[in-house]
Amino acid sequence: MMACRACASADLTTLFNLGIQPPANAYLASLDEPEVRYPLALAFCRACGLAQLRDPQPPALYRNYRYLTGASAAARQYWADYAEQAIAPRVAGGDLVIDIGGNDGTLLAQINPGIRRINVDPAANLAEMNETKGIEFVPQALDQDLAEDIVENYGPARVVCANNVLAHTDAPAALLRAIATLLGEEGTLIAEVHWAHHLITAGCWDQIYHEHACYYSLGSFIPMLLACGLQLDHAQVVPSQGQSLRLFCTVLKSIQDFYCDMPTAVARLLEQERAADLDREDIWQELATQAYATQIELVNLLTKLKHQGKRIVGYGAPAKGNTLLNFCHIGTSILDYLTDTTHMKQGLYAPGTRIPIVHPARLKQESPDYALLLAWNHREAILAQERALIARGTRFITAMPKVEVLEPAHVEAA
Ligand code: JHZ
Repeated sequence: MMACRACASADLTTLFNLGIQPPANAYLASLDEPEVRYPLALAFCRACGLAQLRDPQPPALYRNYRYLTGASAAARQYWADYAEQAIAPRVAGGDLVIDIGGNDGTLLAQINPGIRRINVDPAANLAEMNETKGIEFVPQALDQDLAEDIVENYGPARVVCANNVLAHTDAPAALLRAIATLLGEEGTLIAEVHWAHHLITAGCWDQIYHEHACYYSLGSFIPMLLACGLQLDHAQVVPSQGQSLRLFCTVLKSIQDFYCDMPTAVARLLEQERAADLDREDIWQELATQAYATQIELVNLLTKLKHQGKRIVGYGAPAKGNTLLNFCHIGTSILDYLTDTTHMKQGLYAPGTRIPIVHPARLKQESPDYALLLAWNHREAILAQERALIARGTRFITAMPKVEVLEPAHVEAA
């Protein structure tokens, strides 16, 4: 077991063992391709309350990355709104904006090109997509040396974005210190992390996979942030991955002042976390109970439908869907294929289950009896865009937050 990723305590306890699983974004090019699997277990730090993976992350998770931020209209709209609301008011011509883990450049492309834009992301396979958008691409994971090089060559950044990256590393404190270097005295870090409060209250344990090393609450995040020389000026709940936190951070003025005069929104969210007992180990243990209950209910439902001769497919091939499918041992005997709008995933096979991934046009042609909604975080957008499919008789099944067949009346009401 490693030391706590946030506070370095050795007092970690294992909460929930999800077995040996392949990395969730390791889609396979062929059925002959060998797969490497690693233990996937959730642990809890009794010192700072951070839920995290028990074991170190597998190597090279992001080098040849198949996830594309801009793969759906819903996601493109989300990041366009983020750019307009969070970045645009903070920048002017000539400023520097750096996106850490900026993936295909979807967010930076939304920013006026009069602003200098750099994407620092180890996924070298995404370089071209950034260059065609006129975004400078640095194919590396951010570390202290790279941060110092960037500041020396470009000056400090006005805004650094780090969306869904602080949870994606075994060394979040080192990453925050490197970001603090990029910010200099005046810059703002805008970071999104999926929120432990939602994970617990909605019970969406499929978010547990090797990429997600940390499951932050504000309670566990703030002490690490302060220790890295940054303070939290504002926090808001945003509807990404169910619910995520959008955090606005600047250089630390004084720890004492921060605690004495805490921003109202931060104090309110901490209160919400306290009410949900997120710092209690037994609350986290309930995720395992929920996972086993989902497994039984979902597998019973799907096998019953299969015995009735129904045709079932998966809707979306998100990373979290692979946790669900692998944990429940749902493979090609149940799901014919997964559809996904990401062109880089089409023609590949889902890790572990080896279910083929196809273009969504197949759904229109075949109107299967059931579609298991794996991309549940986009539920409303998907149900709205699939009205014709539903009218032709396809029924959606959800597994998160609960196992349910969505009858058309449900969908209309949504
Ligand atoms: P989506 C990713 O998780 C990976 P995933 C990563 N580790 C992370 O932290 C989170 O994002 C933030 C498809 N789709 O966004 C597109 C359709 O096919 O929930 C995507 O492949 N049709 C960085 O992978 C997937 O579903 C649609 O209509 O769990 C959604 O993936 C829509 C809306 C999506 O993230």
